[in-house]
Amino acid sequence: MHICSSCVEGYHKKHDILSPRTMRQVDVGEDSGQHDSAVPPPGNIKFLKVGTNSVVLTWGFPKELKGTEKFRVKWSSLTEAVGSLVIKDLNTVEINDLQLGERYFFSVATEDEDGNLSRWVKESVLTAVPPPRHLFKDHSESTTLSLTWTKGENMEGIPHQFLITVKSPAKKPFVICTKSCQKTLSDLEPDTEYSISVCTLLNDKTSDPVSITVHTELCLREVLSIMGLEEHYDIKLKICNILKITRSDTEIDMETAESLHEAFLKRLFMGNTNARSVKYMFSDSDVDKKNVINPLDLITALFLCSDKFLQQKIIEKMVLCQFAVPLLLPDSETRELTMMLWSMREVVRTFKPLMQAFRGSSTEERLVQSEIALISFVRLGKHFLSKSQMLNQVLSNTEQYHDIFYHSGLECGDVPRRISEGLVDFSWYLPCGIRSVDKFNEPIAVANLRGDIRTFVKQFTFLCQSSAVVYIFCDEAEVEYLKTVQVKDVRAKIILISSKKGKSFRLKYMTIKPSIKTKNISETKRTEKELARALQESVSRILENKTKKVSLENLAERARSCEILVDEDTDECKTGLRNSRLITSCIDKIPEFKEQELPCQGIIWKAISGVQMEHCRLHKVGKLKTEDYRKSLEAKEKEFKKKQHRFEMTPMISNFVKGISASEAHCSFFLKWMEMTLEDFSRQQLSALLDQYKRLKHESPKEKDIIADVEQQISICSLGMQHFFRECGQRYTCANGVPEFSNLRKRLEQLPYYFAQLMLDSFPFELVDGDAGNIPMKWMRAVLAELHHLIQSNSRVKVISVIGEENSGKSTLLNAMFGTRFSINRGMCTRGAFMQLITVSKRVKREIGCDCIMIIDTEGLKAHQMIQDDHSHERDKEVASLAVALSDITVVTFSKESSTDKDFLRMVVNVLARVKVADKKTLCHFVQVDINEVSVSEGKKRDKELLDRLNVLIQRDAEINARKLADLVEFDPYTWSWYLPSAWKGTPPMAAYSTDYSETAQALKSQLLKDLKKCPERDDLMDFAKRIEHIWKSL
Ligand SMILES: Nc1nc2c(ncn2[C@@H]2O[C@H](COP(=O)(O)OP(=O)(O)OP(=O)(O)O)[C@@H](O)[C@H]2O)c(=O)[nH]1
Ligand SMILES: [Mg+2]
Repeated sequence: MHICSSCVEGYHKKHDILSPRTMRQVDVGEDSGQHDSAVPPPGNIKFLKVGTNSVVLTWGFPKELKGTEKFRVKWSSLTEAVGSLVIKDLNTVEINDLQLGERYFFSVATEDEDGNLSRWVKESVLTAVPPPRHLFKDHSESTTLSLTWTKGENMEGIPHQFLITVKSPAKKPFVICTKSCQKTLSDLEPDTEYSISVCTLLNDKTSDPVSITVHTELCLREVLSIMGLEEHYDIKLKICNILKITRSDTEIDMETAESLHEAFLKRLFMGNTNARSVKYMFSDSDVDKKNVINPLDLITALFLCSDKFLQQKIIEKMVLCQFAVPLLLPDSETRELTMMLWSMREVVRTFKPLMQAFRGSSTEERLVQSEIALISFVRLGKHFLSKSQMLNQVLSNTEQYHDIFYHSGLECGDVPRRISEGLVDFSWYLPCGIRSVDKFNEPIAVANLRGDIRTFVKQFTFLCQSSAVVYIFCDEAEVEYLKTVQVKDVRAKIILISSKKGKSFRLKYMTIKPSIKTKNISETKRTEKELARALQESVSRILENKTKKVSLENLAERARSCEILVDEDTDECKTGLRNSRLITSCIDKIPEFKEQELPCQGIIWKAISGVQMEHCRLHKVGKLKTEDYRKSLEAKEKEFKKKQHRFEMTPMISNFVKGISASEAHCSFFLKWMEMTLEDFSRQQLSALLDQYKRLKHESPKEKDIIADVEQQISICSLGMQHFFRECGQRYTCANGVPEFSNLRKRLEQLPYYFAQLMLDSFPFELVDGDAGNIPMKWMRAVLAELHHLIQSNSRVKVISVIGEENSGKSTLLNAMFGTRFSINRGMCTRGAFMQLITVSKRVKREIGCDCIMIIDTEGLKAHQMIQDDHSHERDKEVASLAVALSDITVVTFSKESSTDKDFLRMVVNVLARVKVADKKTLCHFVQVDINEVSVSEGKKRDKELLDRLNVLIQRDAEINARKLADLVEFDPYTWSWYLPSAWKGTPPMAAYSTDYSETAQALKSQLLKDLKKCPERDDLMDFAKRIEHIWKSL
């Protein structure tokens, strides 16, 4: 038992205290007073415990003493005597109320019954210094490391310092002394384990150390090099690099770390929702483990290594798959943070907030421009549950769960993140207007910070300033840390998701200024499911309360004020926008604009086309002599061409030519801005007509006149890039009317070069003009010839085309298989035909026997369209026949209903029979779309029925000189028939691309590439151009 000095002060009765008194005079350890050598002294003093403001001391009982044992204890500091006491029969005492880090002198003497004192036994001790608290790695990179901590207990107001000891396996330890509570260590070794301890230094005395171990990162370039991306940090990846057919398209390979990014992008471009699960199949060796990549690192790396157009494409595809996309992208080399505004610009979605759904309308918007409430989720301190997984539960609608935000439970999700800490992931929740499906009735934008807010204050500040509400996941024990986070100008509501060691959760409303205050707003939730429900209710309540809404476009300014870069702030992007506005700002009414500014392609080009087509087809020759009729047509054509030549260059088309002849980067931004602005115009000006068209086709398909009329209106009112491209083509065709050696002539003659460049940059080229139903031959030849030169005459080409029922997902399928950019039907059908060049890697060239592949997308076949007196009703068949005749492989798509529709099948048979090119038959694949799950036996039965039907139709058609399908086309009995599931799973807009769809498309693509190997070698692009001309004329 020991006795305490505070009890002494308080006259505590239970201890044997005889005389408490406080010494007033200084006794610096000297004997003050007489001692009697007959009285035995106590044994040596020992300190049982030394605290910051207390010590426990003990001493030995004197052996010779008889009777009561009484001891006098006194103690003093260096400057003053502090206290004394007398105790009986005890030899241990706790002395309190001492100063921390001070030296104290203790003396003990025995006192006999007569009051005689023995010799004083003395010992001194330093009271302990409190160690620092909350030592925390603020930030670590490859060669630097920031630490913060707070002062030790009761150290406020006491001048002191800290000693930091840094140890690593390869180098000698070193010590740093500092007064501040934070320190950035630099010049460290990358990828090294550092053990760091910090102790308080006071009056030459150090406290116990507090320690952490930190593993410095590999530097960004090293991480990129593991992924085979290092060179692309400087020379960015482009869309055409990804579309190139490589070995991975023709062989199934084990993924290596270096091929990871390619595997990811290839799958993503096919809309495969398993894309993020690509992983490097590692062995157990340590070296290989280092190469295992967290998918978030892979995504961050890809964005850092892609050009701005590939970034847009990646985001577009990620959104299709319902993956979150980067909003704020960290670059751990430059330490910059970039807001991905440009990259998100392409995302356009249709959704139905509840009120609109009641009215039967919907909203189609470019989402960066939509005013939507932003809700952010961040974390303070350690993980106690997967925030991202929780968000996925909250945001997935009732129909289907999506792993929107990548989380630790997914493949490689638990691999430490090296370059994606500080990433702000972003997604939209968009309602479909069906109550039983929607989780929320209003759209929401959701941001999710990866990493601790203490480390990523810039990101946290931005989110607090922009969001309607910020939810902070945090353990109750760590709420105090919020005081250390310095955030200016918080505008968002803050709601704490406070947890008790991850076992129970509570939502608390929180105010930060002037001091942290919290108020419970939910009951305690015991499970993650309960918490998800509480969060969902909380978000719904926020949406009900007319909360603050923002558009990403407007947030750019806030980002800049938070020292965050914005990806649009480059010269090329701004110039591109400025140049595109020179044109788009002049568009008011589209029909008038087209008539005035794009005159060469209007009525006059249609008239020329009519005459040219008639010249080949001779439909109206009647009783006239063919030669005479042809001559009269030629004269007419000459007349029309003269008229066309008279149109002067308009300012708009001059500006357009200027735009595309700028440097590559300026041109690309110019075109993209143009394309997006024109799409926005069309959306505003055409939506009513398109709705009417859709309604008519659905509700009154027999009203063919009215439908044709609306279709005509749509054609007149639409304005897209193809109209500007066409005008360039027509201008080029008329160039010989412009004085030779003039600047204008020179510029016009360069146009094919720019368009060939565009084709190399993966732009589709309009082969058959859908409005005029004709091919501008001179233009097409010139562009293909330029393209041939650009690829140094290595242009042996094989052709794959798709034909089939209108609106059967032809363009969607090609885009999924080859990453092409054919426009998807948003109400109005593809008209005419487009082609896109896909390049082939060196190795695959040898395998498949060509240097490039031309993919042709065609206008859909309309089995039941009315016969108009002009030639347009024939166009779909002509275009399809052209495609078939040009192709090595043709994919025919149709729906389940059409597979039994004789009119449709007859059309297909006619198209296939129409052109036979020098005994070369196209290889055909028949794809039935929108069919979920067909058993093998059922599939075989259906295949046979379809084949029988086609064969019967061929036999019955007197005009077809064949008896069976195999006489018209090649087809492999084992691979000719495909059943393509629906592209979407769930209800849009929250539906994701179906994995079954993309995997079937992948299988079809592999088959097509295999088939290409078997097709005989073809000639080059120059020959291809000739074939186009020949076939078109002979149709
Ligand atoms: N539900 C569903 N919709 C699809 C599928 N494939 C495509 N779509 C949608 O159907 C519409 C038409 O798709 P497109 O790829 O443009 O069809 P298309 O055959 O090229 O159309 P046209 O060229 O105009 O004849 C688009 O809105 C697509 O998003 C599918 O498998 N299931
Ligand atoms: Mg199409």
